[in-house]
Amino acid sequence: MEKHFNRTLVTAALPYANGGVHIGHLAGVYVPADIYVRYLRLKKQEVLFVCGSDEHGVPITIRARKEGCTPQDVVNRYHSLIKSSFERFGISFDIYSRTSSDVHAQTASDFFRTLYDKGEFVEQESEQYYDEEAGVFLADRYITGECPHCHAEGAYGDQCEKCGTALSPTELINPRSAVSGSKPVLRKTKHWYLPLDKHQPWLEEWILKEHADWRSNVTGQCKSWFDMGLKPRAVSRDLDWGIPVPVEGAEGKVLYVWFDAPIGYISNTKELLPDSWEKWWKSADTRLVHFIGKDNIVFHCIVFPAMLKAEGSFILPDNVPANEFLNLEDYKISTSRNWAVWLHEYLDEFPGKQDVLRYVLTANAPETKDNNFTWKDFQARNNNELVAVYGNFVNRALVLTQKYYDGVVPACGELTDYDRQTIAEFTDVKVQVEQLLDHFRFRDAQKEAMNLARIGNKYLADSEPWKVVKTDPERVKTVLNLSLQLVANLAIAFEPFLPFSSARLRSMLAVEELGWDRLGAIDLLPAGHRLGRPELLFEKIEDAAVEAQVQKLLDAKRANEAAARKAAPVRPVVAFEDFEKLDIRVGTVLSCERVPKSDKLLRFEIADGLENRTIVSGIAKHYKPEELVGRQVCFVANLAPRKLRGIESQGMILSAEAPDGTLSVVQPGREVAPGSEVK
Ligand code: B3M
Ligand code: ZN
Repeated sequence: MEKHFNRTLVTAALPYANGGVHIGHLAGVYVPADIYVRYLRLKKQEVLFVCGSDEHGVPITIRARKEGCTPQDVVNRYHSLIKSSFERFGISFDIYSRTSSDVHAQTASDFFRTLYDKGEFVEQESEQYYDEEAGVFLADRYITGECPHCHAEGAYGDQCEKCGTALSPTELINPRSAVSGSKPVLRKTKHWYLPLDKHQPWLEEWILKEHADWRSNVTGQCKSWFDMGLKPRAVSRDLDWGIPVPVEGAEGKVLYVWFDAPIGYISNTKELLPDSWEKWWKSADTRLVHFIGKDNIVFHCIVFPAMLKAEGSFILPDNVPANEFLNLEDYKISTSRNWAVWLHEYLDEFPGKQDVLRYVLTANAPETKDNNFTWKDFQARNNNELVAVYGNFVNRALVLTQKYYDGVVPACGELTDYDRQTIAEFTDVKVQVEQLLDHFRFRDAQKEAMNLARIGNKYLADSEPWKVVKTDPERVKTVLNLSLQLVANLAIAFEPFLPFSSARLRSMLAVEELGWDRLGAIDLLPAGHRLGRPELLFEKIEDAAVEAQVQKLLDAKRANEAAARKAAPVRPVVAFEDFEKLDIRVGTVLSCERVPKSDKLLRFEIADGLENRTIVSGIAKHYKPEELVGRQVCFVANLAPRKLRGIESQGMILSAEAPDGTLSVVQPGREVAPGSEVK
C-alpha cells in the first residue's frame, strides 16, 4: 500500500569538522539534497532541511595534537568555514548546527541511556592496544606495523594498504603507536555493543522487501552486509573527546562518533524547533530522507535504523538516495594528497558563479556510478550550454523586446502550426521534471530543463524575428510573446538547480514569484507587462581561468608530496677506489628519438669525443626528444653494454629524480668539450 505523507524531513550527511568541503561532497550529497528541498518548497510542501558539523571522532583529536591546540579549537575553525561556505553557495539548510552543542550532548546521552535501560546493548570486555606514553587507547588506524601477510612496513591496524588485507591490530608484527611512536601494550577495557545480529531479520525484510525501490547501489551494499552476517558493533570508545558514556563506571569512555553523529540530525531539529521537533521525528506521516555518499550507507541503512528501532519512538528513513563518488581529473579526490577543489576557494576565485558549479556538478552527478569532474568540462558546459543555449536565448528574447517594444511584453496574435508544435513540446515538461525529481534523478531532470532552453533557442533562430520585423511586424509580436513565456518557464524550471540565476532572471522579467504549478503555462507574462533591464545571465569562462585551476591542483599536489616524502636514505659507504672505478663523462646529444613500441625509452646518439655512442634511456615520459638535441648530458661511460628493446645501450645517462617521480637530466654548469670526465 502507498503510504501517505504530509511532510518531508531531509537530512544531509554531517561533514567532519576537520577540513573544508570539496566538490566530491557537494556532488554526492549537498547539491542533490538542496535541489530536492528547493523543489519540495516550490511545490509548497512542508519540508525541513537539517544538517550540521560532525565534531567528534579520533581524527579530530589527532589533528589537535599535531597542531598543539584543543579539539574544540579545531572544530570551531572548520565549523565556521564549512557553515559560511555552504551559505555562500546557496545550500538552503533550515539549520546548520554542530555536534559539540549542548542540545546534542543531552540528546545523544539520553538516547544512549534509553537503549541502555531497555537492555538493548551487550556489554563486553576485550583487550585493546594502549599507548602508555600518551596515556590513550589507540584506534585501529593509529597503530602501524609490519603486515603479517606481505610484510610491508606501515600497515594500519585495520588494513594493509599494500596488499589490501583487512587486519586487526593484534595481527601486526612490531606494532607502533602513531600517536607517540612508542610500543603499545594490551589492556583490558569494557565497551557497549549494539547487537546488529539480533536486528538482522527485520532489517533484511525492511530493506530488501519493503524498500526494493531504493537505488540499487544502496540495496546492493546492504545485501552484501547481510550476506556476511551482521555483527555486534561497539558504540563506545576509550577517548577523551566526545560525549561521555552516561553510565556508572564508564569514566574515560565516550560515545563512538558514528553513534552520536546521526543523532545530530535529531538534536539539530530539536535546536531549531524546541516545541515541535517531535512531529518531524515521531509521526508516521513524516517522510524521512537521508542524502549521503556511498561510504556512509551502512550507517544510515543499517546502524542508525537499528538504533531508532531499538529506541522505539522514532520513524525510520523512507529513502536513502546515496551517491557514488566524483573523481577529479580522473583521479580519486584525496584530502591528504590535496587533490581536491575546495568550495571556499572556488567561491573566492569564481565570484558570482555558484550556479556554474551547481550546474556542472549536477550534470556529472555520480548517481549510478562514479563520475568525473574536469576543468575542461566545467568550461565547456559553461560556455556551450549555460552561455550559448540558456543565456543566449534569454538575452536575445529580452534584448529584442527592448528594441522593438521598449521592453513591454507584446500581445500574442494568431498561432502558426510551428508555434503550436513548440508549445506542445514544453507544456509537458512539468510532468517530466517532476517524475525525475521524485525519483532522485537530478541529472536527467536538469537535462530536461536545459532541453527547454534548447527548444526556445531553436524557436527564436527558426522564426528569425530580426528579419520578419521588416515584412510582418504583427508576427514578431507573437514570436516574442511566446519566447518570453518560454523564458519565464525557464526561470521556474531551473529554480531548484540554479537558484541564483533564476532570481536574476525574475528581476530581469520584473516578476516577484513564479509558482512551480505554473510551469508549462504560456500566459506567465501578460501583454503590456513592462520588463526589467536585460543583463547577461552567464559569461564565458576563458582558457586562462581553467588552466590556472589545473596548475593550482598540480602545484598543491607536488608541494604536498614533496613535504610528505623525505629524501631517500643514503646508501652504504663505498671506498674511494670503488668510486674511481666509475667513468662518468659529458657528452653532447647529436640525435634523440623515441624507441618504437615503448612509452618509456629514448634512443640517443652521443658525441663522446671518441667514436660517438648509442645510449638508451628511460626518460621518454619526461622529455620530448627534440628538447634534448644539442644539450650536454652526463653519462656512465664504462657500464657494461646492455640490450634494451633490441638496441645495445653503451652507457647510462644520469638524471635526478624529484619527489613526484619527474626525471631531469644532469647537465654540466658550463659547456665543456664532449668526453670531459666528471670527477
Ligand atoms: N561525518 C561524513 C563522512 O563520512 C560523516 C557523516 C556523518 S552523518 C551522520 O564523510
Ligand atoms: Zn600486506
